[in-house]
Amino acid sequence: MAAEVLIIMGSKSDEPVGKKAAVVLKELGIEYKLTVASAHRTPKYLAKLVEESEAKVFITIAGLAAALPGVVAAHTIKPVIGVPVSGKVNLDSVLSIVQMPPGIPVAAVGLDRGENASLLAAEILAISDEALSQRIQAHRDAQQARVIEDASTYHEGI
Ligand code: RP5
Repeated sequence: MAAEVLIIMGSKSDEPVGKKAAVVLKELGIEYKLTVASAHRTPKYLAKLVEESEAKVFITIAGLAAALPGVVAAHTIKPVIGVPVSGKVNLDSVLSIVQMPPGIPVAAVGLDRGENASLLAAEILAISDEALSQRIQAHRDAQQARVIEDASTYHEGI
């Protein structure tokens, strides 16, 4: 089966965030591929990768002047989710991803939030996949149960 989600990291140094995204896709039973391609260092290679991909959603992970999500979005009309990677400044990558010009949207998640990128990709795919929708609900239910369990360990007055 072709990968439904293509995760592209701007550099191998983004791998810790890429792995967070991959773990969630795996948990939800979504086929994915994880790779590296840079908007600045490999522009032609990146364009070919995106144009030839059969993925339905792209997750793009980049730091610094994070052009990757925007450039991927310029080469496809499929949904593109951008994950800003933290560094010395932090707002650089956030603003690079959030401040796309009109006409070319990128959905931004929080700094280093690879998991949320995958959950959002899953929610997009679940629009036409009832079984996946149920797996996402189960993921939410488990999360809720963990917080309620945490709450039960606290007592009034602490
Ligand atoms: C960005 O520059 C990458 O996404 C990475 O977050 C950052 C630094 O890249 P390296 O110099 O570590 O390869 O393009």
